[in-house]
Amino acid sequence: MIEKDFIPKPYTNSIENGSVTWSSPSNIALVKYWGKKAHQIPENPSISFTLNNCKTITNLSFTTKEKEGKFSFEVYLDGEKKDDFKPKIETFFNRVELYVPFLRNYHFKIETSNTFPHSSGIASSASGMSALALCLMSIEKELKGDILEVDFIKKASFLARLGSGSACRSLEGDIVVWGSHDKINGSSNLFGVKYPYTVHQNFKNYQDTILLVDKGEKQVSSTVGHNLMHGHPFAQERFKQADKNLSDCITILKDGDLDKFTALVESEALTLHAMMMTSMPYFILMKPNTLEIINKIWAFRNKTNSKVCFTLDAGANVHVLYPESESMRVLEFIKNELVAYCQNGQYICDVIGLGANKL
Ligand code: 2P0
Repeated sequence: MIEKDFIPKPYTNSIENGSVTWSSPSNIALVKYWGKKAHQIPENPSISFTLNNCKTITNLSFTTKEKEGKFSFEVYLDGEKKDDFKPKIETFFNRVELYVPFLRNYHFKIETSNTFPHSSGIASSASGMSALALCLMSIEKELKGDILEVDFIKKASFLARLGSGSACRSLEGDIVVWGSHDKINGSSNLFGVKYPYTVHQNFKNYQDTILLVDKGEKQVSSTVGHNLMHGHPFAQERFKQADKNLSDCITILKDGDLDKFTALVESEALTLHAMMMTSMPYFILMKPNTLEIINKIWAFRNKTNSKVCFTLDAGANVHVLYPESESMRVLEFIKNELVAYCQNGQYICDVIGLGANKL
């Protein structure tokens, strides 16, 4: 498919006003997206676990405008007007207007809330942009009369990507690939696809406990970080490595090899941060406690043969990943040895999930 295929034919129905609500989760990448071309096209493919508990719930209500023209909207977080969310949504609406031309016919009210604490450093752009994209698709579905489920999800993911790259991986579960890769059937740079191959039982209900190390605003946004991959001395090797790591994931996911999974996932996390540290200008998003936690996890693994491992997002928080069979002892370990490094002792227990829901 190409971009043009997402431009709809003239709508057959007309609707005065209405309201739709979607709940959409966050996701955590195993092979990371870091670096993009124009129009939110990733430099390398990525793969992620969809989360279950860290979600955004968005209600989008719309009323016909007296005069068609430019789109207009207002946005609320937990019932409070949030004008500082407007620029990102404005950019998103500008990018998607061609594909959802009804945008200019309505005034929108976006009411959103997250299940995770605000400013927890958990990326709300993936859950937030995917929830909003799904709401837009529900409106388009009404205007068209109907749309096939598969086309609905594909276009919602396509739109979500234009809001925030990683958001296109949040619609479905439990594992999603975004970015074209010659070994993954159906994979595309334009939208995320459900991972199409066999996944070993070991990964069923895989656990992700997110340790909140630093809840402050990041010094460097992901968008800026992605852009620093242009002209980065190691960029081309990194993109090749991600491609190979995704190939390796296919075997690891099939065999359920948790040692190889650990090596791949931890290397990806540290490589992501190495790219940040070797950008120009360079920057560091990890905090001292991020490293304390990583060292504790390594020591625990050496001592106990546990399969617990970590990954990182573009921030200081640590995602602790482990099989469901180890839940009790890893949680015990987290409480005894890791919580001390979390800001206000905060952490969030999550698990691999199945994707977004219409409410
Ligand atoms: C990922 N991250 O694969 C990578 C790893 C963070 C670390 O995608 O500019 O919010 O909106 O496309 O998707 C975060 O970047 O950036 C991200 P934009 P996005 O999850």
